[in-house]
Amino acid sequence: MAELKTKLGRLELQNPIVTASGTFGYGTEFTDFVDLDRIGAITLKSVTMEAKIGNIPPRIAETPSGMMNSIGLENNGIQDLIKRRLPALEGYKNLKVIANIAGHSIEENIECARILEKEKRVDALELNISCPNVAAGGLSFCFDLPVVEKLISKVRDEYSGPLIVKLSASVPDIVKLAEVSIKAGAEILSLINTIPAMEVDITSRKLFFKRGVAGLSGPAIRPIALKAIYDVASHFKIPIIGIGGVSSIEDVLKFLIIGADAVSIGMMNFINPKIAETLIDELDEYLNTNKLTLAELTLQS
Ligand code: RRO
Repeated sequence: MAELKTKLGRLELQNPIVTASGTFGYGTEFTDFVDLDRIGAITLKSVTMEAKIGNIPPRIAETPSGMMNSIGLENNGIQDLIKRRLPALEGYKNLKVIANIAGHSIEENIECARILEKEKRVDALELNISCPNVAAGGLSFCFDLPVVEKLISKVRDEYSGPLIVKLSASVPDIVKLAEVSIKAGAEILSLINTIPAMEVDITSRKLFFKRGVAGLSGPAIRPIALKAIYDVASHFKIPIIGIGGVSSIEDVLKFLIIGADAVSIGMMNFINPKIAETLIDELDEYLNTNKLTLAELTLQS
């Protein structure tokens, strides 16, 4: 067995494979397929203070190289997460649980962070400032650096555990966004979220999604994610969770080599619900066969 233990600052994972928010439910939906206790960490679906019904359908479209979503933050609210979802994950001692918050305002995020601070089953908090599918908050935060600074530092004040901030690549300068996030108190960065994109319905000659814009994910965005990780990793010594179109062990290796410390699996969970566990085995096998350590997976000049 290769050594797969991964330290993301204070957040220690048994291996670097993570599941991305919104693509793996609350973990328990996947127990018929995967031994949750083998995964490095799962990131729960974004939560808000109150329940949200989400966007008007259609919410999903396929593309030749991925999928688009316009879920619009559907969730049952933070109290349901605490009463129903977190207790269901109690038995999994090796699995780290990352809660993802996506309040529409600074105040809502502060309130979510204050509540989750008390939850022992939450090992880290991911602050989602990059959802492309909501009118308030979400991606619009990323375009306003003073707001990013204030939002992160306020959440930082409320939450004492490892704080992850999830960034978008659809900004003018991701290095600047990362710099502001780190200065404000982000300990780990996760990048990237889905890319704002559009689809057209030929029959009605209308935009396919009611909001027009939807988030593109899957293999189409993998090279965009690689560049974002490269840009941030080459400027800052901060742990990075790389996300974006990972679908094979080769992709996992590319993300680790270019600068990610852990790799999050998103869209591929819908195609192959066993993928996270398979990638852990394949990473172990690759390192053994090639007599390499995780630390040796670095970009050569
Ligand atoms: O719920 C969503 O529509 C959503 C979110 Br919160 C997000 O962060 N990224 C995404 O593609 N969809």
